[in-house]
Amino acid sequence: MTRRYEPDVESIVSGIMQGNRQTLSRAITLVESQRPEHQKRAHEILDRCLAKKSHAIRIGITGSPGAGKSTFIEALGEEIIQQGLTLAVLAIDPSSQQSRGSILGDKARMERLAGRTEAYIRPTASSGYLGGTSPKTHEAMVLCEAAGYDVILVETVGVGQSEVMVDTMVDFILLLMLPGSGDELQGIKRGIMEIADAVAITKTDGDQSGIASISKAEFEAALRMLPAKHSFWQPQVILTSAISCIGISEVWQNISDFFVLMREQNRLEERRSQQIKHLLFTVLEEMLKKEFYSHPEVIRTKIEVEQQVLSGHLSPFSGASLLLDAFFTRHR
Ligand SMILES: Nc1nc2c(ncn2[C@@H]2O[C@H](COP(=O)(O)OP(=O)(O)O)[C@@H](O)[C@H]2O)c(=O)[nH]1
Ligand SMILES: [Mg+2]
Repeated sequence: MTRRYEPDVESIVSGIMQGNRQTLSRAITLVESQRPEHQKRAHEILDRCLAKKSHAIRIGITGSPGAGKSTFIEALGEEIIQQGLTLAVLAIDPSSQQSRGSILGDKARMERLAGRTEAYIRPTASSGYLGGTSPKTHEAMVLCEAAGYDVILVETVGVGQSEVMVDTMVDFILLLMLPGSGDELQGIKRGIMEIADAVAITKTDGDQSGIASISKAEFEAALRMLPAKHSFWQPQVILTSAISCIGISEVWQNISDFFVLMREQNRLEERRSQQIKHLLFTVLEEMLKKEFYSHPEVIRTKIEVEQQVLSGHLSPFSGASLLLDAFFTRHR
C-alpha cells in the first residue's frame, strides 16, 4: 500500500505565506480534523502563522437562514475587490450537517466570487456548534490572515448563543434582516441586535421597498434603546439589495469608517488581545473536557456514580467530586 504524501509543517507554512490556496485549504482541513496527529501538526502550523503580523480586518455576517447572507457576501466581495483588496470567506452553514447540498448551494451562489483570484472561499461544515462558529473558525481565520488576505468575512447563522462566539472573534458584526422582520425584535433577535455594529435590511428590491423603509425605522428605534457596544459608534441601518446592488457600497463605507475610528483610538489591538485571551481559555476548557471524559478511570466510575445520583444515594455535587477524584488518581 502506498502512503499518501503528507507535506511537513515547514512546507505547509511557507505555502500558506506564499498565498498558495491549495496549501491553505489543506491546513484548514488539518485544523478542523479531530485526529490527534493532525491536531499536533495544526498547532505547529498555527504557532508559526500567528507569529506573522497581519493587518487583516475581520467581519462577521450574521442572520437567519434565507436572509440573503451568501448572496450579500458575493456582492460585498465584488465591492471589496473593486477597492483593490483581497478577501477570504469562511462560509459556515449549520444545515450542512444534514446534507452537503446546502454547502454546494452556497458555493454555487458565490460562483462569481469563487472565480476571482482576489477571493478565497471556504465552505465549512459546522462541527456541532450553534450557528457554526467554533474555536476552529478562529484558527481558520489566523491561517487566512497568514496567507495575506486583507478582509476576512465569516458567514454565520444567527441563533442566539452563537453570536457571543462570533463576537469574540471578529471586529465588526453586520446583521442581515429581511424586510418586515421587525417583529422578531421582541424575541431571540434582541441578543443579536446588541452585538450588531450595523444592520443591513436585505432584498429591498421589487415590491419590498415600502415594507423596507418601515423596517428601517423599527430597527433604528430598537437600536437606540440598546446599550452602546462601542462608545464611539452608533450602528446604522442600511437598505440593501444584493441582486440590484443597492446599498452595498454604503455598507462597505460604513465598515471602513468603523475601522478608521478603531485604528485611530488603538482599539483594534486591544480587542484582538481580548479575543486571543478568550480563545486561550475556550480552547483550554475544551481540551480539559476531552481529557476528562476520555480518562479510563472516569469512564469506569461514571456509570456507577450516575446510578447513585439517580437513585438518590449521592448528591450531584458529591457525584461530581467523585468523578474529579477519579480523574486525578492517575495524575497524583
Ligand atoms: N430579490 C432578492 N432576492 C435575494 C437577494 N439576496 C438573496 N436573495 C435570494 O434569497 C434566497 C436566499 O439567499 P442566500 O444568500 O442563500 O441566503 P442565506 O441563507 O442567508 O445565505 C436565494 O434564493 C436568493 O436568490 C436580493 O437582494 N434580492
Ligand atoms: Mg448562506
